[in-house]
Amino acid sequence: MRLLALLAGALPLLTLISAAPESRPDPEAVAARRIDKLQRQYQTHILDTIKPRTTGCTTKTILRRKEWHDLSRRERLAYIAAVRCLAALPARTPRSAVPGVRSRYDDFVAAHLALTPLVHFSGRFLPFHRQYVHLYERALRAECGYRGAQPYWDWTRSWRDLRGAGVFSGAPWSMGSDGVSVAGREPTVVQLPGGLAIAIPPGTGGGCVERGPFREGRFEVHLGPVGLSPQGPEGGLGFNPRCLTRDLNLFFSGDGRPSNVSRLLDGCADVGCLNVQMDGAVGARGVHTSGHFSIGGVELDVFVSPSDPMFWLHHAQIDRVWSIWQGQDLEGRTNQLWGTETAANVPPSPNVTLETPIGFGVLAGPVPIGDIVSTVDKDLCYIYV
Ligand SMILES: *[C@@H]1O[C@H](CO)[C@@H](O)[C@H](O)[C@H]1NC(C)=O
Ligand SMILES: *[C@@H]1O[C@H](CO)[C@@H](O)[C@H](O)[C@H]1NC(C)=O
Ligand SMILES: [Cu+2]
Repeated sequence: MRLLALLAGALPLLTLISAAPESRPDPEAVAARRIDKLQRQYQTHILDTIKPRTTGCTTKTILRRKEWHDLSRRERLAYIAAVRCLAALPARTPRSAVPGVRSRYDDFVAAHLALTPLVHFSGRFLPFHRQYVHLYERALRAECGYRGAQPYWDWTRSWRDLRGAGVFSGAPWSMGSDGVSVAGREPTVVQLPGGLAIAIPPGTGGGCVERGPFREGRFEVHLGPVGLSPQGPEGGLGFNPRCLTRDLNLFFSGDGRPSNVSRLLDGCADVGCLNVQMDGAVGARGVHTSGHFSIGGVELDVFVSPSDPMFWLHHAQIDRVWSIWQGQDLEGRTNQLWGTETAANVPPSPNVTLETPIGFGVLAGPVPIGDIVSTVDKDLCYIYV
């Protein structure tokens, strides 16, 4: 009886406590809903554009790029198998050009390595990486029998707990775990294109990826380091086989919280703002560098960062943010460009235009930027869902 009375007395208080969070909604949950809404508007505008079409990119042919955690286990395994297939196919890059290449996967790393000073912190950043991810997706499908689309990693779903995220769980159907935890490490000094160096504090791993399909013994990195010291043989172009390392880092993943992403989407009236906020001025924090730094390990080396298969999921998300931003006003925003041809404009170079060519090394012939600003024209045909 007394217990019941006590409970009854406590009841109003309990209701008050449980009501409190509802009256002050979590700003991150509000921001996440806002991003969902903007994504739906972008989808509507894209689908309205292609609905009348009977040729080219149509509602029948469009690829639907999904978030990693929205893939079924079977879809994840199919994607992982295709990545491992690419890493087992022979390279096309001549060893006379890049002595360290051993696989078709390395072709992609070698191309990025060579182009890094032109395609980061510059007007080529967004269009280059859009086409680069497309070429990778195309190779997975054409050369490795993959039937799906390139998945993306939405940082806003895992920024509070990287180790707890399914994508890093270490299961056979994940993208692999954190690196083995190595204690007592100093910050890593990272050389960025554009001439700046920054120090990255250690995260929770530091060693070889411990579990999953890309762990030590199952997957190898061959090129670099280039942007970390000591550099690999032949300035990072030589053969330097080693495990894939990771160092998940909550300090940087906080930059990928929903409110930061919704601020980009709602707060940027022009693509210059979007570029500067996302990619940062050289050395400043933005969701792009922070995504790399929150994975750590080989991701700290901008030049050979595609060596970690997570690179492609991260860059699909960068491309998704640009796509959703463009998709609020396709007519006014699709052709908007910002920036010059060189990283941090060093050495000084002209502003990019729709005619400015972007090269892809051994991967593909150069294309003018104007051919890759839309995700549903020319060679591109995909939507983020
Ligand atoms: C993300 O948001 C946090 C908290 O508001 C802020 O400290 C941080 O600077 C933001 N990061 C970016 C890259 O906007
Ligand atoms: C380059 O673009 C910037 C704005 O992004 C503009 O202020 C500048 O005048 C442009 N330079 C030339 C030579 O057109
Ligand atoms: Cu890059």
